Amino acid sequence: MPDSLSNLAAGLTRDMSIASITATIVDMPTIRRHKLSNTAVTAQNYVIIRLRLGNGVEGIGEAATLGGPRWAEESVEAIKANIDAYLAPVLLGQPADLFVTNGAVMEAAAKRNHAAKAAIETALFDAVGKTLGLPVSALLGGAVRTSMPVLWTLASGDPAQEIEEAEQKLSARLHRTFKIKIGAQTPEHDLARLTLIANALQGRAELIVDVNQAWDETVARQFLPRLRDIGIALVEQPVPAWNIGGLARLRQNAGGPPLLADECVFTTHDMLAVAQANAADAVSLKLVKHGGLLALKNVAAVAQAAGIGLYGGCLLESSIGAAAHLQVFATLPTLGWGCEHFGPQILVDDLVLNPLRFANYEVHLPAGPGLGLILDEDKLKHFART
Ligand code: MUC
Ligand code: MG
Repeated sequence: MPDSLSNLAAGLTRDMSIASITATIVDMPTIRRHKLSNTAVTAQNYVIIRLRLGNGVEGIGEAATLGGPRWAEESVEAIKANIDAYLAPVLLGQPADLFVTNGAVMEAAAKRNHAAKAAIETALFDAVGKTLGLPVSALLGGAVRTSMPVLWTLASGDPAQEIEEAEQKLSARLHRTFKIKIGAQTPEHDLARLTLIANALQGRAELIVDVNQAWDETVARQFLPRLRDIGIALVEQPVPAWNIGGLARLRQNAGGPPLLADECVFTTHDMLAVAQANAADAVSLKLVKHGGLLALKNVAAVAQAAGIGLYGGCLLESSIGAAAHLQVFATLPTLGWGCEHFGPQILVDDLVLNPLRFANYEVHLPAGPGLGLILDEDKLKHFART
């Protein structure tokens, strides 16, 4: 081997074995109540991972939940317990940069637990990126964009408050697409609420809605055309996750807006089933669903092979989880529907010293190695559950 290459190889052998993994539960209040069809939150609960390598570098990652084990099956208590007892022990001593192998090791130790695995994989990518002086996006194929459109979600349930909140976001040039959470009230009530918002913001904002599985096929068939009539651009998960057939029938003949698959797509197999059924126009990509950055890219690849659009989904992550998503979203060849990583802005505080930058309706990929973040140790201590 020429000298320069062997020197490079020697440099890369800095000890990247996994020395320790700690999981901390964090409870961070939100600036207002966030109400979905099946739960409401006034605080977000996360598990923050700190993963140290033999070379002393620390990587961080985050597992987000929404309303305990309500949006998905994992709670922060379960995530921490399964990391401490099953996932961390099998990874200790493993080379951090063997991402696929480490995924297989975790898979052999625990079924599903996707939020837990995604948080650990994020910390692996962060630690390896910091060691090599590369952003996570470079390890995932390279960024094709350094910023992306970001929407804001209206979810207080009070249309007057929601219009005022949207006006503030518009005048600050932060967001011009709004996702409205519906399904907690009757469809008639939601339609009246949406009509007020649509009239107030007409011509100045794009509106989409998330039903979070609240309707059955009959109700959806009745209301989807009415959503189209008031200008709703996209409808997320109108029917239960199990009802792929119903979603397909609605997409093909209900005469409503395009449909976005969310809770019905966790795995690549789910994505394939939705694609084969022609059940969605776009899919919402989230680390907590797919189980990691690599898995998210795999789900995106299946969707793209079927001509299904990509939407950068969230679970109200803090800057840590949001940055992990941005790093992988930045590498997707297309991201036609933009993203919804407004999460850091709905929290009362931040866990990093260099918060994400929101400007001109876009969120920016942090620069620098790894996730590009500096953990705020004092804030982590302050918001940690004791
Ligand atoms: C979802 O179902 O899309 C995350 C933010 C939000 O407003 O909704 C959730 C999850
Ligand atoms: Mg959703």
